[in-house]
Amino acid sequence: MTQTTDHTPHTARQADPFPVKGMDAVVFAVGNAKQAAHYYSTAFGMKLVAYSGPENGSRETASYVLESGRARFVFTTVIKASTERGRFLAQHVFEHGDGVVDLAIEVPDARAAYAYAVEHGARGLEEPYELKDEHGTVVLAAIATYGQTRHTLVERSGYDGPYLPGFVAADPIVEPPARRNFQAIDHCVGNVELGKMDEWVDFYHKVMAFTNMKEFVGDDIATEYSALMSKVVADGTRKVKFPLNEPAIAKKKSQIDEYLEFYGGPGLQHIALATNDIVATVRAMRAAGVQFLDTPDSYYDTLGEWAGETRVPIETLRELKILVDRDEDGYLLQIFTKPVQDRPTVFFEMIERHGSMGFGKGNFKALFEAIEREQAKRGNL
Ligand code: TYF
Ligand code: FE
Repeated sequence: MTQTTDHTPHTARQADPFPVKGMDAVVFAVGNAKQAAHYYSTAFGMKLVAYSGPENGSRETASYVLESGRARFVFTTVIKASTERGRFLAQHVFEHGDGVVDLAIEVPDARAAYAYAVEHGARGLEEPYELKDEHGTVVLAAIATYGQTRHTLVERSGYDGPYLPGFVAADPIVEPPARRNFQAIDHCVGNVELGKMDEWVDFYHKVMAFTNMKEFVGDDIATEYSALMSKVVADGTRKVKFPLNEPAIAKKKSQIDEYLEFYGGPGLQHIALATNDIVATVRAMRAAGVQFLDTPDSYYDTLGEWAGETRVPIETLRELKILVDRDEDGYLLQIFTKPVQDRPTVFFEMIERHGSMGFGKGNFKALFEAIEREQAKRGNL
């Protein structure tokens, strides 16, 4: 008899106890949302679609909703902190700098999702509530995750407004580019404290019935060069993917320790954005002033030996500093921005997948060395 092990996520075999539709939005609390909206329009090529502020009855906060395909970012700032919500957002910027307050997830049933999460150990932040306007009704609820980050659970059930009740449609800040730089959020990575990664992995197992993806950075790689450990959890359909990092005690000061020190605790580290033409995307973003991590020429000198054929010639990859990784399912092309604010905290990844479901394991060495060169420039290595 042959023994087989079934590695398919349980949800492929039975009803998913925590069904999700995908990422709804990433919500940032920032010092100046008007300027952030401008940067993400001109540098990232996103399109402003909705706004909420004093002009439409929001006296305390201003929020700008930007989209690129299915990817949605919301930039919120405090105009005048008078309520608990306003003070929380102001305090968040004071403690963490510009950063992510909410990784909002779209679910088919927010009441059921909230009940399941809280029953399985989540800390509830907002009991399910309804928001209504002429476009329909949305049901929202929120639970806490690492640091001061939350997951709002968003049930849209046919809502056809520009974002949520309370927001009005807005015109783009600049003419959006003819070609989108990215179409969707691929994954959102959290940094947690030393020794806490497995607790947060368990949290997602229990609270959202997420399962592990095979890519991880264990002790061996951590002590050799990465200075971090990492595991990836995802929902049954792999639409929502959350890698979780913790610092490792290695020869050098971990990039995760640098983040935790300057962010003032755990939080969102990077968002990977899916593109179908990373070459055009990186050219456009570089031309608009986005800074990407450098990759040494030696990386491209040996690339041909192991990466095999990709749709992009090696000389173009070398010119733009794009990384390649290959596994049994296919390959991916990826590149990382430098931090996008003065603190060495949040950054972005652009990723073009061709079959591979991984996260660029083959690039970890080159990538972490590039991050460490930046850390050294800041005097934090
Ligand atoms: O999401 C990932 O796992 C990859 C690699 O600090 C990575 O993008 C992992 C940790 C890190 C930077 C990049
Ligand atoms: Fe990533």
